[in-house]
Formats: sequence, C-alpha cells, structure tokens
Amino acid sequence: MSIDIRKQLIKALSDADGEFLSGQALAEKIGCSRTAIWKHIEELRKDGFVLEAVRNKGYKIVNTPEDLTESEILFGLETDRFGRYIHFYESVESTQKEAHRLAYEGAPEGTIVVSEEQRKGRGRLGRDWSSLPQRGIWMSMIVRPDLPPQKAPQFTLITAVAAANAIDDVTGLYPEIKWPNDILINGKKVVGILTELQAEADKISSLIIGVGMNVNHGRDDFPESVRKTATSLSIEKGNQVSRAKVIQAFLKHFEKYYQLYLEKGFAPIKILWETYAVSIGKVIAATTVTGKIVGRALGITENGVLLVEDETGTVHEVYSADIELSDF
Ligand code: BT5
Repeated sequence: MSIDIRKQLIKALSDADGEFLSGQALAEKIGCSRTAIWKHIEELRKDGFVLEAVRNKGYKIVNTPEDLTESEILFGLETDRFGRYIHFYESVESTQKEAHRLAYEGAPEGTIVVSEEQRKGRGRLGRDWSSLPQRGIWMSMIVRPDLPPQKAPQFTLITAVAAANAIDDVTGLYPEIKWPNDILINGKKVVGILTELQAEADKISSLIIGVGMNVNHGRDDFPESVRKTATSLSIEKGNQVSRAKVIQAFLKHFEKYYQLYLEKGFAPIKILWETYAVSIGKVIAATTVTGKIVGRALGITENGVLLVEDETGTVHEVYSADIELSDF
C-alpha cells in the first residue's frame, strides 16, 4: 500500500511538470492523508530527490537523484505497462536469473528487473557480460506475447530498435545495430541483448529479454578482454549520461514498437531496423554453431532471419551467429 502511495506521489509530481502541488491536492488525488504525503516526501528526499516546499503552495521536484533508484526510473516514465513493476537490486548474479524466477511465479508482462551490479552477467552461449556497479544499465524485462516460440528471435530485433532509438533520443549519438543483438557506436559495442524463452508446447509463456548497456564507463573500467571492442555512452558523448532517462526512453520505445508489432506484424519493425543496420550490403563472416559462412549480407527476412549470399551465389538463411564485418 505504501509503495503504491509513493508511486502515485512520484507520478503526480512528475505530471505537474515543475508546478507546485499542495499537500491537500496530493492527498485528495492519491486518496491518503496529508501526513502520509509528508512522510513520503521525506522518504523521497532520503533517496536523493531535491524537493522544494513552499508554504501555501506545496511541493515540486527540482532535481532527481544521481544514483539509479526505482523512484528515479518511475519519475517521468511515460509507459502504461513496461517498467510499472520494478524489481530493483543493488547486486545480483544476473537479472536474467531473477526475471526467470519472477516469470515462473507469474509476474505480469512489463515487469523489469534492474540491478546496480551483476556478479555473473551473461551473454549468449554462456559467455560473460561485464556489469560493473553503477556504470551501466543491467536490466531484464518480462514479455508475454501470445505467439509461438519461433517468433522469439524477432524480439531481439524489436529490442535493438528500441535501444538504438533511446540512445539516439537521450544522447544524440548515432547508434548502429549489428545483427542480431549488438548495438555499436563508432564500431564498438555499447549494448548487448539476450532473449531467453519460457515456453509451453507451441506457445511462448514468457520472454526474458536482457539488455546490457554501457553508460557511464570510463575506458579503464572495462576488463582487458573487451577494452578494445567496447565503449560507453559517456565515452562517446564526453559527459555523464542519466541511466534513468535512457531506461525511460527505452521502455517507451519498446512499448510502442511491441504494440506496433502485435498489430501490424514484423514488416514495420523491419523497416525501422534497417535504418539502424550496419552490416547490410557489406561482406561479412557469420560464425554459426555449424560453421562459418562468408558472403554479402543481403538483409533480413520478414521473420528477422539474416540472408547471406556466398561467392557461389547461394543464399544462406542465418538464424543465429556472431558476425564480423570483413574487408575481403
Ligand atoms: C550479449 O551476448 O551481447 C548479450 C549481453 C546481455 C547482457 C544483459 S545485462 C542484463 C541481462 N542479465 C544478464 O546476465 N545478461 C543480460 P554476446 O553476443 O554473447 O556477447 C558477449 C560478448 O560481449 C563477450 O564474450 C565479450 O566479448 C563482450 N562483452 C562482455 N561484456 C561486455 C560489455 N560490458 N560491453 C561490451 N562488450 C562486452
């Protein structure tokens, strides 16, 4: 109940757009006592919100906290469902693991798990994902589309478009998507996406979509193994970037594109995806579990499958792979 008041309070203050709201007006809007409002305002202050309180006028939010908190993600969030249920941690092994557990327990669509740090962040095929405390966005999302499991890979592409769009909005940087799950800036990886599945027979029960985004890393923050290939928004931009703003923009775009996809299918997503795609038209080497295919990336199909034409003219359908851009 009290979490509810806090959420509604943040929403009311954020909707007020810098105008003062009186304790009485807030209490009436939320349906609680003025004492409860006062108590929650104090709690927000402890969380690092800067609030101005003026006699006879009421309260307004002047500044949001530097650290990432659940309240900061909620403050200014424009979505209906995505991010409305937040499980926030200081440290977890992997947000994917927590989200899987929550999904099994019946958590609703739109639930997100965010952690300041991951001790065992993971990439595809059991690879590691470096997730330093306070530097990045380490987040998993629960999505429950009424679709067969074969559609799951399309969600990696929907997520990539939403993440690229969010970066573009918040920083003005120019992100490029490398099929299937990387976002690059100036050729270096800034985002990795991991889409996992819980399915019953021929129906998706839930998708657990993990997004790892390097936001406020300095160059030396990265482990040696990825220092040359990874980058962060702040390295590229030259200043700190608000993680909460990027999460909010991402959730807004994801909700919008997901809705578009449910209504119109993958075709409009494909067009958006192509505007950000870096590898299309180029010669690439695709390493799959069954071997390596070298050829020109022709584009993606309506199902999000990559088409690669080798030198004999044979067109291969690539469902999952690591892609390298080559010069040959
Ligand atoms: C990915 O795998 O790119 C998917 C990464 C997904 C991470 C998110 S964070 C929230 C959620 N919880 C998790 O535990 N995971 C998800 P893949 O395409 O396999 O790339 C992994 C490779 O990227 C590694 O083998 C490294 O070479 C490189 N790498 C590791 N950490 C990196 C980082 N922080 N930035 C850039 N590259 C990194």
